[in-house]
Amino acid sequence: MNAPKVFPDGFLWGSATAAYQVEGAAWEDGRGACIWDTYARTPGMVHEGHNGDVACDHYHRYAEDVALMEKLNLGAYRFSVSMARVMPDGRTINQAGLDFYRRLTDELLARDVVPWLTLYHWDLPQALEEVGGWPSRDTAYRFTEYAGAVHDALGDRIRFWTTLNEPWCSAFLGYAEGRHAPGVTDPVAGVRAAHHLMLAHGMAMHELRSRDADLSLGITLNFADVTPADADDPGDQDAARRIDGLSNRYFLDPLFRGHYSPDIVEDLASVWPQDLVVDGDLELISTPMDVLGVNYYSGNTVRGVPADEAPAAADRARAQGGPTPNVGSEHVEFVPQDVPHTAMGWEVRPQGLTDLLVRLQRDYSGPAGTELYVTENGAAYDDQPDADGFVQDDERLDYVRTHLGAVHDAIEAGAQVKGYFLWSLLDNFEWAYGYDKRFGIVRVDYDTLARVPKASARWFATVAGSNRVE
Ligand code: PNW
Repeated sequence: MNAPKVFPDGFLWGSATAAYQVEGAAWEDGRGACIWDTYARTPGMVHEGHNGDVACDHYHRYAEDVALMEKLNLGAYRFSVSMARVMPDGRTINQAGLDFYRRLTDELLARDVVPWLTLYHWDLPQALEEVGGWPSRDTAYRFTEYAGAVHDALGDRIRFWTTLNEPWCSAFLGYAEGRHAPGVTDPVAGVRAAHHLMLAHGMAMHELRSRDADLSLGITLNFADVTPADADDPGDQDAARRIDGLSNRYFLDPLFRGHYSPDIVEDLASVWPQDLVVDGDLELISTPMDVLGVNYYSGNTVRGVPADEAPAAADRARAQGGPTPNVGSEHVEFVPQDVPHTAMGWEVRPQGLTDLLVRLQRDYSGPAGTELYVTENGAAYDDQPDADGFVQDDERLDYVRTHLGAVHDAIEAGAQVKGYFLWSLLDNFEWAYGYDKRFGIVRVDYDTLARVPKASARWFATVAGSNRVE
């Protein structure tokens, strides 16, 4: 048997959710429509027309859910605030919306669960989309006002604040590929959205920092671990550079170094608006951060399709569903590897998480003194409940065990990783997949809304309680 992996004292063990995915109560207490309400009602966009109207009904069952967290020894809960509850029209504050997050936070504090707040997990008020959404610079100003309103309500009781969850997804899945809300398929809109999301982050950082120097502030990014199909092939090396650039450095460089990398700007030359970046933007975006949230699920192997094969590759891309989030890199092909996959079709690559954390420490967060937290990691599998709703989810348990091993390896190699949030506490609304894909360590029966912890939850409770992985 392998020696137990003991984590550093004070390591934060938690689970994560997001407002639209779990809350339900979509039309209560003055909440306004958000872009996911609209997108989910657009025929053909979400699996079987599912939407977040009820979801896990966490809005009403939050006390039961927090009690469950305590039972599972979870020391922290990462949740997001719905901007459409707090500013239903994108401008006017709705006190009833803020009150919900106050009740939730107080319940967490009463049970010794550290609240970790995300200001934006993809649910832009529809009213703001209608006046331009993230491709419009104004949205960053509205977001900053919203950040201030949430701070007014919760600033005295929450220490950890992250601005955005995965701006790559908001910008490129939402506005370039259209696989997420608002379903726009315009590469220029994707590039504009990405910059304004970063600007919103920077302005909100500045706003929160000037109110309270003691908050722990940062952002959560999703990362791809990218490998060239043939490490010696210059075309494949260039493909890996491009995808790493678009997925990772696009956000890391402005945040930590105050500039966009010239190679990325060059790759995007045909879609990069000349007036996009205004003087002072990059100073705001590079406001020093205390924490960097790292979301990691999978890795990719890529190949650069040679020019003479390119038309065929373009046909294949169209056959696979048209527009791509990888703006300016349409000739890059993702090469499936012969490794285990989750129910999402994502390759299981724990080593990628070690490599990523070590790289972030070495190249970015280390010099800036920013602490790393894994803010999402987990897996969807095809769960088979028994008559009592219990799921013996050995594959998910194994996924989490091997990825925690990878986090431990990174810590031993010097990465300052201070916590791990498992995605997700509950089965929930998995965006375009609706309720078809289950990421929870707790099963949700969508008929009764009953919660039943899976085998992975029992196991994770032992890990969180003992600070070690056996
Ligand atoms: C993340 N991709 O989403 C989100 O933060 C969660 O809300 C989500 O439930 C979780 O991961 C599982 O999907 C992603 O296609 C969705 O590259 C799609 C992608 C990446 C992240």
